[in-house]
Amino acid sequence: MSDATNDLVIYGSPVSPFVRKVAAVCLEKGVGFDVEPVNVFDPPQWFKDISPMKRIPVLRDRSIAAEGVDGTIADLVGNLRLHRGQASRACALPR
Ligand SMILES: N[C@@H](CCC(=O)N[C@@H](CS)C(=O)NCC(=O)O)C(=O)O
Repeated sequence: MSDATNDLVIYGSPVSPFVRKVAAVCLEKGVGFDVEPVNVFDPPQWFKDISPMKRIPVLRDRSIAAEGVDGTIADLVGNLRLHRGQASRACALPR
């Protein structure tokens, strides 16, 4: 993985139109983000763990630890609203 500079990271290929759509929304809203490439044809196990359908994009907020989310949908929805509901998918991971 690359050096993290933003809370938000988009996992996927920069050539994916779905990844570009999420990136465009972040740019439009002035929200900083990183893009970390993931090959959907041969994804690493950590990606399959957070995206069982092996689809991209996955938008992750690094500022939220899994224990902070406490596994509740309500917290995830709250996080999505924090980012103006523009995320197509969110997942909380341990930092
Ligand atoms: N509506 C889809 C859009 C994402 C999507 O289909 N992405 C493609 C790449 S542009 C993908 O991940 N394909 C890999 C696969 O289906 O295994 C979703 O978010 O689930």
